[in-house]
Amino acid sequence: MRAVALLLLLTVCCCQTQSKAVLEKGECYNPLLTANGGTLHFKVQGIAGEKGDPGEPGEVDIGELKAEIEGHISTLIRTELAAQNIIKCQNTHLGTLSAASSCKEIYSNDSTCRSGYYWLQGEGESGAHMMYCEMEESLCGSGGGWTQVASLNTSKGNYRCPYPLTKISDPGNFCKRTSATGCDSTTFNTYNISYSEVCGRVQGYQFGALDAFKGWKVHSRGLDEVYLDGFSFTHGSPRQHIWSLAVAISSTRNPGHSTCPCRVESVLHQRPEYVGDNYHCDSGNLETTWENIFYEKLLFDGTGCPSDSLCCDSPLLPWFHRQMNVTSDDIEFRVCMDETAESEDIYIQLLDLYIR
Ligand SMILES: [Ca+2]
Ligand SMILES: [Ca+2]
Repeated sequence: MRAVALLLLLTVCCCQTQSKAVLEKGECYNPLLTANGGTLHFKVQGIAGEKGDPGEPGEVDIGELKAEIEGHISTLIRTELAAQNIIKCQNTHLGTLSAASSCKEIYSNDSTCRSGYYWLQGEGESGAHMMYCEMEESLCGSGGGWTQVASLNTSKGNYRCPYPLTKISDPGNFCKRTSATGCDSTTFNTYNISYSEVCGRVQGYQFGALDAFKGWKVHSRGLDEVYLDGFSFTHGSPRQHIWSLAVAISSTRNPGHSTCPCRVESVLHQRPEYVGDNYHCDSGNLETTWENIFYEKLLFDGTGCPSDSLCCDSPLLPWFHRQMNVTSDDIEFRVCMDETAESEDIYIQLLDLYIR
């Protein structure tokens, strides 16, 4: 008994020097020794820990958490439904054998079909093409069913400029004209899809002193020539005008041959008859004077017009919407300027073109 007590005392002693008594499995305990009726009893007790701070009573706002979880679930369900919807709609028009004639046909048959890529084959076209259908209500007026024929956004990573436009990275990522003077022409294929509406936009930035419809006003140029500084959409041969986007020397300069025809006092006589009302005109330059500099105002954004100007009045800006006779012609897009890039240029950032 004495030996056991001594051994325990020794263990306690040794363990205490380490603040712990090692008894088994590498664990440390404080042994308590008690005597009861001549029998020795051990009681092993763990080291009491530091009493922790109970802390402030917690608050759980499960409302916020619930809303977040419900949001995630709702997004998942919507994504799944959209995926199922597009697969259902796409399966109706699979490959050459059952391709639709246009996005409009798909939308007319089932207006719940979502935006996405569908197999389309216009009349007389030898094969089907995967084309993007915009089915949302918001594009150029009521209803969906728009077939995309061109799309460019130079602010989104990799992009290719429609030939023959040139890709530039200074003063930013843009597409610009390649020709020294005149028009760069590119043709967007409609793949024989028939249409009677065109919805599109071109946006970018002005460099230097552009002259809106001066090519027509001063030089009497026709639709095939450099009748404007800006963009021209046409179809067919001979060319038929769809829409013009003219860029002027200044939005506040007094009306003259390089300004927009949508200034009220000059609205009746300053744009070509083959253009009519089917144009937008804007300037990136808000001053009355001009310089050969890059103007930072985005063109055709519907801002910056003086009070006597109608140029910002179209509610569709930057979009244009043209209704016309049914055709399936490809659409020609021209970027025209009659002076060199040292004195006039446009840096294109956005281009979208849809038919219906
Ligand atoms: Ca000029
Ligand atoms: Ca010019």
